[in-house]
Amino acid sequence: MREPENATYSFCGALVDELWRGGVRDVCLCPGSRSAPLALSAWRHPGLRTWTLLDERGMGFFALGLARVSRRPVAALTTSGTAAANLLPAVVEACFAGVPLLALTADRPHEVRGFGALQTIEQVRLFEGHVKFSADLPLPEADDRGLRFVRSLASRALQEACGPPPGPVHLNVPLREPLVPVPGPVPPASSDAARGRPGNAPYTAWCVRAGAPSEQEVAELARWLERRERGVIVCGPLDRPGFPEAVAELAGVVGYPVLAEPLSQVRAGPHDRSQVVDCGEALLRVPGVAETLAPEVVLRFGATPTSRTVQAYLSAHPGAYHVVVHEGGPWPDPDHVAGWVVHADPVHVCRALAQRLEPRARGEWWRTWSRLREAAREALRRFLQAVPEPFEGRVFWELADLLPDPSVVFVGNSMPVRDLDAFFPCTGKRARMLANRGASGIDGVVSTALGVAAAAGQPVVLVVGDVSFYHDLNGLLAARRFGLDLVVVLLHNDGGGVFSFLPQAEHGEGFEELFGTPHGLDFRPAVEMFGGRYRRVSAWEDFREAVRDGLRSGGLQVVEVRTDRRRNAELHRLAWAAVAQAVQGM
Ligand SMILES: Cc1ncc(C[n+]2csc(CCOP(=O)(O)OP(=O)(O)O)c2C)c(N)n1
Ligand SMILES: [Mg+2]
Repeated sequence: MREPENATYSFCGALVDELWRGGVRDVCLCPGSRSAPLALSAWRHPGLRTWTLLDERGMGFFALGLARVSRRPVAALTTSGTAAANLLPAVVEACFAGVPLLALTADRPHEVRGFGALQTIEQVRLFEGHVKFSADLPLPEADDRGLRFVRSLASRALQEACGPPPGPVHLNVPLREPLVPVPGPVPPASSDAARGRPGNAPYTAWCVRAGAPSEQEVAELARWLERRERGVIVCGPLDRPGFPEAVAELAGVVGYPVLAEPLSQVRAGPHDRSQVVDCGEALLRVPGVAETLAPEVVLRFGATPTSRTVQAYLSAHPGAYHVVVHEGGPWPDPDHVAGWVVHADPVHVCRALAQRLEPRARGEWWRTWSRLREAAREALRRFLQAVPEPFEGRVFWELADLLPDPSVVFVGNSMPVRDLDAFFPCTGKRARMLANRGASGIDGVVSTALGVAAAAGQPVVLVVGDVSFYHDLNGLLAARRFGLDLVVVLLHNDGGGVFSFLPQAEHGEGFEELFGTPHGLDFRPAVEMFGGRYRRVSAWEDFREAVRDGLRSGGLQVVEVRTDRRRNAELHRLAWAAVAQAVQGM
């Protein structure tokens, strides 16, 4: 690395070097003057890749997408003022989704804060309540003490960011002119402070707390499961390598069904899927089924299930013993039914239990689940196959066939994430399924998906609603700037389709104006402006061809499926009715 020209560059160089030593490989940033020493230091660092975008809000989500898919901490660097404030939505999502996002905000020096200096806002604790750690740094001091401090602080921040549980952290970095690397005095510093530890080790290495449950905990859990045949394993959003195999092994031993949403990664992959229930949404809606399938014990993994129907099923049985396994942070138990929260690594828990328990012979409980699952699956398949018109639910069913192996699917919030859960069937393909379910915002979806595309190293398909797409149109710039490949399936129902499923729709008053919000936008020129290709399809054959061609061609490929919100809600009702008829007629 080159010699720093002045104390500011010595200090900022040490900071970014230490981020790299601690696992950061990507620094996302937007242009700014105050942040120049950090931007240039990151840009100069041979181990770091910089991603420059022009809009901080989208940049934050792009960084979030990179961090999510790479499972590494990613830095999002802004200049001072509202630029820094624009990181808040991505920080909030990272907080609730457990993503190691490092907000690096450049600030004016302390003495001008609160004295009318330009572009100076309250940046200290700007993300309070949504970060695991924050620090307002002193002005760069590049002597031995200052450099030891900044390296140590970077290690400390990354330790918090990486978890468990992972989450966002904030370093606010005041900087004083000169902000460019003009020659100036550089105080002498010891070699480890100036150049870092030998062998690229972090200045302060840290240990990840062991996530294994204790012997005693495993024994007690095993006792609960041993004596109860009527158990259910519920898998919410979770993206942990090894988990699908581990939970399948456990299910095989205890003989419980695995109610798994796609975001748990348990529905798609080469692991044993024989006990996975991929039609929970349809099945548990059928009147009487939730009672027939009353569990004695519920073993939960991952975040709170996306499906309201699955949530309702869980909360309808508070008398069952609910065990929630998670890695720390807020308890995923909004209905307050958990009897035991086990703070441990889910893979460890599954493996330890599977080893300890005797395999159980399948009895009436499993046979009932299995029978109902087959009936629901078959009814859904028939229904979807017979829908000739564009139906949002069928898009996900079609995708199971269209996805390359391996691939990544990113879904927008609102109906896409729900329809993915309701209609995406089990498949042996490796398809990683991601969404911003931390805070379920419809903002930042395009940017996050492009961040995912930047690091996935495999084809990525985004399925997103039109309002969400509009919300983050700016984010499309990343596709053009970085030459990213992304197939976007745009479910264009001209407004918020989700509201047609809510009581507002029946109430009617002001519905279109306040909730449905038709905008009449044709996105084609916008997509073309960003260098993308835009296709609108209405026949299923054309849809398949457009997606396949989009995957082959690379670049930004948008496939618009135009639907009608009212008809879409009706088709959902018809699908549930078809399943109900099949299940009740058994
Ligand atoms: C940032 C943000 N603003 C508002 C909402 C409330 N909201 C939830 S869904 C939705 C409509 C989304 O429409 P679209 O993306 O087209 O999906 P669709 O409902 O049609 O499936 C809105 C406004 C939200 N979740 N996040
Ligand atoms: Mg919509």
